[in-house]
Amino acid sequence: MRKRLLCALCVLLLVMLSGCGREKEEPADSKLVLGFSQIGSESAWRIGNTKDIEEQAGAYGIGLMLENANQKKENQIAAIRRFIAYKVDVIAFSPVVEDGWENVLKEARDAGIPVILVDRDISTKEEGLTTCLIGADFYKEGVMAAEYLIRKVDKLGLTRVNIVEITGTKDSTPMLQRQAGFMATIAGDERMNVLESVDGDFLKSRGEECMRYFLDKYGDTIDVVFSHNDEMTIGALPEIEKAGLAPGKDLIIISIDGGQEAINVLKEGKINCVVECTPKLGKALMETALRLKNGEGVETVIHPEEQVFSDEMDVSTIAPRGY
Ligand code: GZL
Repeated sequence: MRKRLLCALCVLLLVMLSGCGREKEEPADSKLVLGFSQIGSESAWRIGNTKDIEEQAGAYGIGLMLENANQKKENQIAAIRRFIAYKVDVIAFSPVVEDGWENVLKEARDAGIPVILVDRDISTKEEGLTTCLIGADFYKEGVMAAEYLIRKVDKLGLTRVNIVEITGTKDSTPMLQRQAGFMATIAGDERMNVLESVDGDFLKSRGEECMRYFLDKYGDTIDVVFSHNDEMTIGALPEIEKAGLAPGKDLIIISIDGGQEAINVLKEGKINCVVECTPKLGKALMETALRLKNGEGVETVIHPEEQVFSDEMDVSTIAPRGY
């Protein structure tokens, strides 16, 4: 008898536990719960992106479960699995790199939870594992950076420029696309000579190390620094000055993101061009999540409008950036 009672209690416990997390049959007007896996806090851009998503979730009355992965893909995968277990309505994430997401995204699909890509993309063989990509057109950012350089070289009447590139996180969408857009645009222009590209991982400290490496190796033969984000650019500048060179004058400095710190340095004349990459993706994310919850169609790609700030304009007119 005692044995049967014990077994019955175990079964009851298992049934109760299997229903852990939210009940999917919630009232139709219940608050949308969005699980968001954020890459980390590696840059002013990333911090601004997180802040905007939190603010917009509040503005739209959406329950946000935001987890910071500290740059680790395995932490993002674990977070997505927690969101699935909790039965959130929608999952969103900014993939630190493009590959390795198939399995966890199939688990989300099997759980009937739609997934939105924010900021960066993934490279999956199987279609339909995500619903929408909300983020910049990184290839176009690379093109805009190169188009500025071509105009600058034309204006200075230079016949040859030696370029060094400090890239973002290896195999991330912004790194791959910014480099592709930049290189494709300068290809065929005999004046453009790319000396070397080095991975700066979007980090200020790595930008400093990369610039020190370039200066030790190439010295004052460097004419152009193309850096994939402001953090690495800001890290590189003091190394240029320690070498007795004036950034923005002896070297053409091109950066991407458009955060306040870089714009301030642009205004000081130490950076020549900053291509905007807005982190303010929260509004589009919340509107897309609500449409998915309501069973409405969504666009497959949403690119924000972006501009170029440079020494070709009256930089004193640039409004505060908010990140
Ligand atoms: C771009 C974003 C990049 C930024 C970096 O959308 O993925 O990651 O350019 C950030 O500052 O680290």
